[in-house]
Amino acid sequence: MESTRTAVGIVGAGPAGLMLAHLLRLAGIETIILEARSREYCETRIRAGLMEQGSVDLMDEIGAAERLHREALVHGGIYIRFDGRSHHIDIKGLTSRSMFIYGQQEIVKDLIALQLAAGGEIRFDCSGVALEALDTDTPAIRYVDSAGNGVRITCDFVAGCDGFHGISRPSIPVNAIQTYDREYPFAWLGILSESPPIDPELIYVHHPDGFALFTMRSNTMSRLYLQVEVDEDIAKWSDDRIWSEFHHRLEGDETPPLIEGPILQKTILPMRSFMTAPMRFERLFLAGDAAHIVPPTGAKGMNLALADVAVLARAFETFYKSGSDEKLRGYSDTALRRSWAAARFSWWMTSLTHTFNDRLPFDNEVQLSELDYVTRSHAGAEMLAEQYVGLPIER
Ligand code: RFL
Ligand code: PHB
Repeated sequence: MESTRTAVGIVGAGPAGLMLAHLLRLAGIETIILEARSREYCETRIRAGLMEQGSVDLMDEIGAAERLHREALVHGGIYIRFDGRSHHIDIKGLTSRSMFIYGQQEIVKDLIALQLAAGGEIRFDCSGVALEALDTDTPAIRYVDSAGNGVRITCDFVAGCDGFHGISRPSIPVNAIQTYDREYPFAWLGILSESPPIDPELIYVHHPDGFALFTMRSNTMSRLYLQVEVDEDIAKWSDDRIWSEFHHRLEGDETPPLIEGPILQKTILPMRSFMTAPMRFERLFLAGDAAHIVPPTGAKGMNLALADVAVLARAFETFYKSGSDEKLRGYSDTALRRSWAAARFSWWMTSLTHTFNDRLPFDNEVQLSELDYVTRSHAGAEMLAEQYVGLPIER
């Protein structure tokens, strides 16, 4: 078995693991990233699209935002549509901040390229990744490399950035953490369509037959989501049925002309909220989806993953520069406070905009009244805007 060592062993080359490696590299702290998948798989996985200003600021901080500033679409607002009418929320006007449309896979591509160019280590195609001795001063990560050789990396710390289905969180003894889980009684059907967006800004649609969301990846590529049954069979959704459902949920005044295009990708996405507390066990620190999942309605998941590692990187930096572990001890509380705020917002946006079959007629009227309040009252719109654009990252 090959043996090596590093300061911080990072499991997972998603947005969280890659951003952490960059921030630590700039602070002079050595890392090795272990990734279960191939580089190509990581770079083509279609997921998030909306970045908060704070996430873009982090890309700037590490010098990875050159292409982003050239290609991202800058958004100053969103539409919320209900009762057949669209209502604009002027997020830039209310918060002086913007959102950016730039695909998660593009961020991952930029982060991988820069990390490798800077001499950082990312080991792709690792199998059997396992964590050891987390409650000692020399925790270790074991894995089998792409050539079939066993490797053991001894570290000072391990960062679990391996997403919801990774091995980091399950490596923590069950009685050392608490988890909070909430499933929603619906799923999203998401498509990527080769057609120009129907509006420059996102449209969140509340409709009695289910929520719909119009978003985009570029000026030629649209991304659309439909609320569907929780156990929906994708085979039952022909392209024609999908487009006809979008037409139906958008109908009414101010309907932007829907532009149909070839559907390049079609997937069913489950909706859940999941939180882990604390986000640390001894020398293992969890960040991003490894610690928490939010429903995508608030566009928070990837932004939260980047915010977690900004806090974590500062804590490691303080430890290595001054020997103080105060920020490392505070990491979980600081990250959880922001994560719960995002969990709450994502749950609220989901409740505000989706259709719930088991609700009473009274509840449906209250929901419409809340939509009316949020889109009509300055205070209501400001409350939504402040959270949608992203709360500050306290490091
Ligand atoms: P990731 O991206 O899942 O990366 C984890 C990495 O770890 C690897 N891995 C392992 N590596 C080694 N050993 C193991 N045992 C491993 N197990 C797993 C994986 O291969 C992977 O490379 O987690 P990270 O970095 O925490 O990033 C989180 C985000 O990916 C996620 O929160 C977002 O995609 C959520 N999300 C959105 N977030 C936003 O901020 N804005 C959005 O607009 C937005 N839209 C979305 C979304 C998620 C969606 N889906 C598919 C759930 C839209 C959708 C449809
Ligand atoms: C996306 O562009 O994929 C996206 C945008 C906003 C959301 C969810 C997904 O709330």
